Amino acid sequence: MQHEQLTPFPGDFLWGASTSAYQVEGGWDADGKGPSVIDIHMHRPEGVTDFTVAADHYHHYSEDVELFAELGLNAYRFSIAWTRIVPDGDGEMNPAGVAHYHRVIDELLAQGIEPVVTMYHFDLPAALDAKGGWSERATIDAFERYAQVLFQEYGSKVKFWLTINEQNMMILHGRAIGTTGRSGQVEGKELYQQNHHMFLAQARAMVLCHELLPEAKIGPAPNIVSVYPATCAPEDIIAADDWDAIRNLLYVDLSVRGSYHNLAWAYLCAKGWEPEILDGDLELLAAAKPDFLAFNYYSTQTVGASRGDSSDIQVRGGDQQVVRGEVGLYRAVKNEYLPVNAFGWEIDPVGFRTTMRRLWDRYRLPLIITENGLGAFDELVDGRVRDDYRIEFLKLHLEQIRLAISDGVEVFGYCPWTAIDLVSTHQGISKRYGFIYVDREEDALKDLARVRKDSFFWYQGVIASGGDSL
Ligand code: BGP
Repeated sequence: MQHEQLTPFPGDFLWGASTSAYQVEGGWDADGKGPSVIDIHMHRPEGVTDFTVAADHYHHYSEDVELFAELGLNAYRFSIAWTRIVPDGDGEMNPAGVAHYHRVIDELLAQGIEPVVTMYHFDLPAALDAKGGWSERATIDAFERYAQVLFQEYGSKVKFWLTINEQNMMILHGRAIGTTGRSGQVEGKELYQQNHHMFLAQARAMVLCHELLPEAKIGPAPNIVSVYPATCAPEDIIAADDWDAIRNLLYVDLSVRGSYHNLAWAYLCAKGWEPEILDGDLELLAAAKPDFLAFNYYSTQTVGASRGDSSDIQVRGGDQQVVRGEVGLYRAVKNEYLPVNAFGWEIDPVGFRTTMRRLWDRYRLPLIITENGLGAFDELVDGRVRDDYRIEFLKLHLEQIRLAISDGVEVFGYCPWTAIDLVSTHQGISKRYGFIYVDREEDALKDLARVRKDSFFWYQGVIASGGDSL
């Protein structure tokens, strides 16, 4: 639909940007922090930076928050590292870690920036993983206890909470990003038991949040792609619906409606992977109600009916955005209408609008985009980063938010990935996303100086105009 007049962005729109603790902070063992699964997994490709120093935001947060204020952000989405708060996941609290995030949150609030806090972004405490991690129900208890600490400590300051970042990517691509089950080694039935346990942990956190903090708002943060059928052949539509259910709707339905999507459940049963559900589980899931739906959007995926052989598979392994294919389920298809970025991720701004429309139509929950961005090999030349390609990407996506708002979708915030350069999940620091450049390379730390990119000044203008300058 074309709109003659576009609805403006709401006056209280959250103009934000995102990071996650392990990718930006560094200080991996500073001030009593315990190791997470990220700190101990060893599958990084050679020459790709580790997370020990990252962008050293742990030590530079003050300077960084000042830059965020200069950028004009009125929201900053970041994660708290579980292992700074409870180093072994379920034992003693670490007062130094608790104090650190008080300082970060206080600085944000002093600058008029709303903290949007992710409770768990890929970095499960290694000590819990060693005891079975999400395969064990004890990890649900540990998460609830950690959640309680967060709500009690920061509840008077933080209004927006995100439970678990991209649970669907931890399940589907845990091996690539090294995030679940003994560093991504768990598969099949056990993996989907972990998935079930994470939903229970999330549900307990949502219930607890509403009990302790009646004013706060909490929601999940999955990675969502609209799935397109390769053609209008009915078999392709079935394949697209199946993959949409397994990749997306399984996660949102359980978070919002508290029930398993029938197609996803049928898939799990066919594989013999259905999780054990105990008495009380379904009641808990149904009782936990999110206040909004946060989601991360990078791309769409296109699939066709399975041919029943290895030609269904586009890539072995794959990652969060590259469609993989599964024999007997769906065939991965390259979308000829879409360009790709330097890492093979298809770029689809219009698909962003489709995704917002579909999510709103199905769930009727206010939406916030907690990630969206372009990974690129930026270059610092004479003190300047000319990232016009990123400006173009973000502009095209923001225009689609405005169209979705004009379509009647309720969208209350946009937090592109990332506020500042950080280390990618599995492709190093050379794959940059930030508005602010961090002067380091994979192996050379250099001086970690912060440099405003061209996109910084562009986004600053967009925010100052309330989106009108787009
Ligand atoms: C999402 C993750 C982020 C982030 C982003 C970009 O899946 O939530 O942590 O890193 O994707 O991905 P990558 O770092 O692989 O480029």
